[in-house]
Amino acid sequence: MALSLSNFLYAGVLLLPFGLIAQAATVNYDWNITWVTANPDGVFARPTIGINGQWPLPLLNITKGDQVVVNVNNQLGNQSTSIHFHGIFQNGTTEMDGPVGVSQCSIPPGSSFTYNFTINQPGTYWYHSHNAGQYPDGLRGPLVVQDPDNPYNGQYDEEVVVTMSDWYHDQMPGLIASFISVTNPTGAEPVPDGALFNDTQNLTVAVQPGKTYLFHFINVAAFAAQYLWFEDHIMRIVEVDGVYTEPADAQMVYIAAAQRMSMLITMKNDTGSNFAFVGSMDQDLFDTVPPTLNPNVTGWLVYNEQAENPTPALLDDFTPFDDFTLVPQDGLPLYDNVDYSITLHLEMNNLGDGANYAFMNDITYVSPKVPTLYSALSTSELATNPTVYGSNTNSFVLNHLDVIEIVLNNDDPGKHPFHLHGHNFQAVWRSDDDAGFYDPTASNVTFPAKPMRRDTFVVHPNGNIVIRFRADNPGVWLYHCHIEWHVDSGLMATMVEAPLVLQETLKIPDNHYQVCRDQNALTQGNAAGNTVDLLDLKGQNLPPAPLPDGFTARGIVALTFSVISALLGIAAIAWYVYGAAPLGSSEMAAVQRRVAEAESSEKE
Ligand SMILES: *[C@@H]1O[C@H](CO)[C@@H](O)[C@H](O)[C@H]1NC(C)=O
Ligand SMILES: *[C@@H]1O[C@H](CO)[C@@H](O)[C@H](O)[C@H]1NC(C)=O
Ligand SMILES: *[C@@H]1O[C@H](CO)[C@@H](O)[C@H](O)[C@H]1NC(C)=O
Ligand SMILES: *[C@@H]1O[C@H](CO)[C@@H](O)[C@H](O)[C@H]1NC(C)=O
Ligand SMILES: *[C@@H]1O[C@H](CO)[C@@H](O)[C@H](O)[C@H]1NC(C)=O
Ligand SMILES: *[C@@H]1O[C@H](CO)[C@@H](O)[C@H](O)[C@H]1NC(C)=O
Ligand SMILES: *[C@@H]1O[C@H](CO)[C@@H](O)[C@H](O)[C@H]1NC(C)=O
Ligand SMILES: *[C@@H]1O[C@H](CO)[C@@H](O)[C@H](O)[C@H]1NC(C)=O
Ligand SMILES: *[C@@H]1O[C@H](CO)[C@@H](O)[C@H](O)[C@H]1NC(C)=O
Ligand SMILES: *[C@@H]1O[C@H](CO)[C@@H](O)[C@H](O)[C@H]1NC(C)=O
Ligand SMILES: [Cu+2]
Repeated sequence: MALSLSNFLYAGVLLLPFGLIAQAATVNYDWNITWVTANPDGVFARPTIGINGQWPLPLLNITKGDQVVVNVNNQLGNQSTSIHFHGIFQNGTTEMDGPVGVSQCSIPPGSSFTYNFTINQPGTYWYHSHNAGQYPDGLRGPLVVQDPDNPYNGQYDEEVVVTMSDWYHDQMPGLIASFISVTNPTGAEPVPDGALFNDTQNLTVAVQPGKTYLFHFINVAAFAAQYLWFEDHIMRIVEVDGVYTEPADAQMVYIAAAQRMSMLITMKNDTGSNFAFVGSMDQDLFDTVPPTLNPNVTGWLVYNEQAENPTPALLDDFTPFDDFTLVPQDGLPLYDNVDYSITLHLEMNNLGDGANYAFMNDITYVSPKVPTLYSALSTSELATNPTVYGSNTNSFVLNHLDVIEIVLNNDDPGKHPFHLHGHNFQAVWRSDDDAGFYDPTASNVTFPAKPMRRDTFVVHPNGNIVIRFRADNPGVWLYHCHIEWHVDSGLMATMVEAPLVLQETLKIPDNHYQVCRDQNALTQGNAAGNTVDLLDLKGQNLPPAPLPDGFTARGIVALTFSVISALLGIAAIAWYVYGAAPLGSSEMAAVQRRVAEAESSEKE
């Protein structure tokens, strides 16, 4: 096999001495995680998280069957980190999945951690930090897996990888602090400063007439979905999130944060002109659109270097292809016999600190003191009792090989791209906007015979989705919204799949426990670190207290608006609406004081 070697990564290839798997190789990467300066939108240079001093991050181009070994050394100095390989099943290696507090401790500055796993899936993926809302600061990159058995081999000449993203000029730690704050009681998410293709704008892709290209698009955004279209060229969708589909032709597609799509695009025969392709961020996601925001990013298919790159025509509305209609190429039929159905009720609400949080079944996710996987391994037969994982991890214990259904009722006017780790799932139902809660007896609820499978699926505003999968991958897997703001405000649940099987089969490498020891973090017992009484959660991590009785979220919003405007006048409203700059600490303290006073006096 061939590997592209570039100056910013060290790749070693070692052929294994077995006849049948002669093509399987071990691919080694040594990654120093470092701060660099980057200016992808050409208007603002900022500190950005790179690998080995480089950003944009390298494409990982793997062949199905390869063993991947990534040695991560955190050289950031002031932030901890971790890496998640998004969409990779980690079958038999759940400890390599990456989410901090779930399957590992964070990697503190100065520490090293090795990810070591086999990739047995084809298609389009990405990798990103899964710690403290960090990846939008730069630590995210593309991953594609070559497949000798790809049913579309022979139908294209070359492949092209393009990431799409939103981009912020401010860094995540400050943005998160102002997002989850008493000064932002409605939970308005920070609006990006712009959109990117492949971490730049004005991307050019040199093409040759008559050839067919396999485009891999990967949305690595913090927040924004993008509409995507090519002028005068049809996209033939052949893969979503690592699952081959029957070919489906589209003029425009919608790719949400964390979703991927591959399409075949055949070039025209004449070389006279170049053609634009456009990504346009879905502004329905934004509470307020700043007048200066350009939601669009343009790239060009360049047939002719001498010809101009035309300005794309403006569209009046967006009518994207409906991904729910896709059919998996392997024809896997609907799982029609559900063993365990989980219903999750999503809503946003305020807690007693006045800030806005995300909830499923009234629980906002709070990281446990012991990573959930380590609890599963150290609580013997009580590992099947969700209590040991704590009251705020939203843990569900799944029996090995059961067919699981998750119903998500979105009691919120936003769209949310929900991602499951460790699996792809059948997308068996998606309601329209405003359909309310899922009602399996409603006359219009029908399931496709061969549902689309993917690993990230968008629920519509105040609507619902239903997904199904087989619990054939023992491990601890998050199910969460992939909008990073909502990860930070708690929109996560935990699937603890076949924990007793894990206890028999899994061995955690010592370098994983070492990063816990490096920061005196616990690795044994229940979510509170209790190794004696496993059902006693005293001392566990908890969210802020609820709002006092009679003090409503609506009251917080009204009060905070009036306090902010009284304190800071109209300028503060401009800040609040456009999110230009966080409040200073004295203003913040004043707001908090007023809220505390009001809490003790309000009678609604
Ligand atoms: C990935 O590597 C394969 C060879 O294994 C090569 O054919 C292909 O063009 C590469 N893809 C990209 C996007 O670099
Ligand atoms: C892309 O092109 C536009 C229009 O020429 C220009 O304003 C913008 O600065 C360019 N962006 C980058 C990152 O070069
Ligand atoms: C990572 O950093 C170490 C220590 O500074 C250095 O010796 C090593 O060469 C770096 N590795 C890469 C791949 O840049
Ligand atoms: C996009 O960036 C990746 C590196 O992250 C690179 O391999 C790929 O070739 C780039 N795509 C285009 C169209 O330039
Ligand atoms: C960490 O270091 C980077 C690079 O010097 C800096 O931009 C950032 O503000 C620092 N602080 C935090 C909390 O990350
Ligand atoms: C990676 O895992 C394989 C299979 O378990 C093992 O043989 C190999 O030694 C590991 N490599 C490293 C660097 O840990
Ligand atoms: C381009 O030319 C080829 C070979 O002559 C032909 O088969 C094909 O239909 C043409 N494509 C278009 C888009 O006209
Ligand atoms: C972005 O593109 C859309 C679709 O063409 C268009 O309606 C909108 O006016 C564009 N916005 C800007 C700022 O160019
Ligand atoms: C199904 O019926 C509900 C209730 O009548 C309606 O709101 C919804 O739009 C219908 N279709 C879908 C796909 O939800
Ligand atoms: C994991 O591997 C087992 C055994 O090889 C297989 O039966 C199962 O389907 C796999 N699960 C996933 C999600 O790949
Ligand atoms: Cu969300």
